[in-house]
Amino acid sequence: MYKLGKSMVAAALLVAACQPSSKVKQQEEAATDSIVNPIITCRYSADPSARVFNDTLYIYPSHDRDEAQWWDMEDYYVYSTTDMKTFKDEGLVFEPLKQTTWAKRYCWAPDCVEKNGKYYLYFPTDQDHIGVAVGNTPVGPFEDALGKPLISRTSLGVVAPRDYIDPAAFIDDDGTPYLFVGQNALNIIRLNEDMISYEGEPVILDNEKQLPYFFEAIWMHKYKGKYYLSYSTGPHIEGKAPQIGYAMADNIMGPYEYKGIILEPVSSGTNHHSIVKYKGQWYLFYHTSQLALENIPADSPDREFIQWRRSVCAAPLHYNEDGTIQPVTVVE
Ligand code: FUB
Repeated sequence: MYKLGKSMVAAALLVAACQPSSKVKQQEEAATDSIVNPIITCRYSADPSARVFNDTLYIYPSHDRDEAQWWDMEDYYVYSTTDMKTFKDEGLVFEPLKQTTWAKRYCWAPDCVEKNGKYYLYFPTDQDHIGVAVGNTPVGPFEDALGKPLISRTSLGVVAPRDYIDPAAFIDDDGTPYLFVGQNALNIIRLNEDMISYEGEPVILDNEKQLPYFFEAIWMHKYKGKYYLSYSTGPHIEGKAPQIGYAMADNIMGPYEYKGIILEPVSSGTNHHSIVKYKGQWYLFYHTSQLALENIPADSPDREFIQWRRSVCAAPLHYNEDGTIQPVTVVE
């Protein structure tokens, strides 16, 4: 019988350890096979922030109304899944225009994180304010935590050359919570432990050097100890419609190094995503207007509104050995 030397055994074990086990492989294949896009079809939805709480994946999107003629969203619905195949409509969870005294219009891309058993829903309104609502479960009911915005365009140290929107929350491994916010200028806010107040003034990253082409839809995630900021590039690169680009860093405050494009322009005009690991597989969540293009006849006057009739989609996401992200190709 052929005998392996000690070093060969060690090498063989190392190789085996680096290969995905057949179980992981099967899970990955199952995950890829099971996704049928768009994943939310009961109403139009966009700007998906996906989060995993207690083995269930929740999606916190904007709600594109059937009659919308602009980004004039009013409320938030939540969806959940445990298999990436069936997505449950968890219903209406928060209506800023009715449940706060200060929000007047435009409830755009939200995000939700958990801390000490409470769930914090961060939401932008009026193109000016970021509010925070709190609930005891991932699906609310949520209530305005402060009776005023958490932070606004006019708050001390805020830099807002355009809309003050798209909050994305992140809790680092040591428990420190942050909020990333902004359009054209990224504001990083260090939240206090209570999640409804913050320390000092926002830190502003230098877009040109660290986040080239940054427009909106910021998302922070961590992979193998590195920090990843991904974002919509806006119509900045060679006149192209918005793409999802990203940059990596060793520290949360940077410096970040731009690494390239994850997602090319989609049919909705805007591009907005989130990145999350669920049951061992990484996913990109994004939106397109593909469903609206199928639903609305080509000769209908409503065709001009398809950028406000978006639908949430998902795709598996893969990394290269060096931690860079493989571009995701979507078929629309
Ligand atoms: O959905 C309204 C706005 O469109 C979001 O806040 C942006 O990121 C863009 O997707």
